[in-house]
Amino acid sequence: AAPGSVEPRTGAAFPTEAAGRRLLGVGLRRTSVLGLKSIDVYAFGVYADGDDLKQQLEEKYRKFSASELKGSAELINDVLEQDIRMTVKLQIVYGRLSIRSVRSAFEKSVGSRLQKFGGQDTKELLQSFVALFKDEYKLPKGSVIELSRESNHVLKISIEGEEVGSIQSNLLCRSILDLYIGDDPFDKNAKDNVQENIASILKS
Ligand code: DAO
Ligand code: DAO
Ligand code: DAO
Repeated sequence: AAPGSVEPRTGAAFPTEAAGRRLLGVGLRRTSVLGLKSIDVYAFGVYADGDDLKQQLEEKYRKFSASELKGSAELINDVLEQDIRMTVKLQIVYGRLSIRSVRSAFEKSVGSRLQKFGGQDTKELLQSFVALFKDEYKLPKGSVIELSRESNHVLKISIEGEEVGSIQSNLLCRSILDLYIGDDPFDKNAKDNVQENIASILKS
């Protein structure tokens, strides 16, 4: 595999390009059970469309140096907010993942962001979204889930290459991407790599 495309702790490999989007960073989503044992749940790769990045952000950040861009919280904020096509590709590494745990993890992680960006009245919306995660879905080790932001802030979710749902919501797109590149990301190192690569795309 090309350099930078393997998540080192799990060995999960990510292609450097997917559907025309470029790989910007890879990372690991872990969780702890009862505050004790730590579980590796999935490895992920963050992708973005390089042309969209340039089109939406190059002008605004023209005067910034690469190192200023690497440290800019405003840059990340713009990436989260603008109409930039992105994909987070998940590869499940935990072998006993139930849909019940996915629902409850989603409620916590995405729910906290919906509240952060959208306020209190997002609870019902979260419930209706989580209800779409049907018990028939199976997520054995090695399963691939794609969370994509398409043009116009449409969130599209695919499992094993099959689209299972899509919804137009800037808030939901932003809340999901925030888990990976926002203020309190699952994997800080992955976020830093994503930001560095965005900086070099904008400077290229
Ligand atoms: O089985 O008790 C357990 C631990 C399960 C941890 C579940 C974390 C789920 C993370 C979300 C995965 C989304 C694909
Ligand atoms: O890791 O906490 C997290 C959030 C991951 C978002 C996962 C969305 C999964 C949607 C598909 C579930 C199908 C059962
Ligand atoms: O962006 O205006 C907004 C609110 C959207 C919140 C997203 C929650 C998802 C709701 C999905 C319902 C599907 C039936």
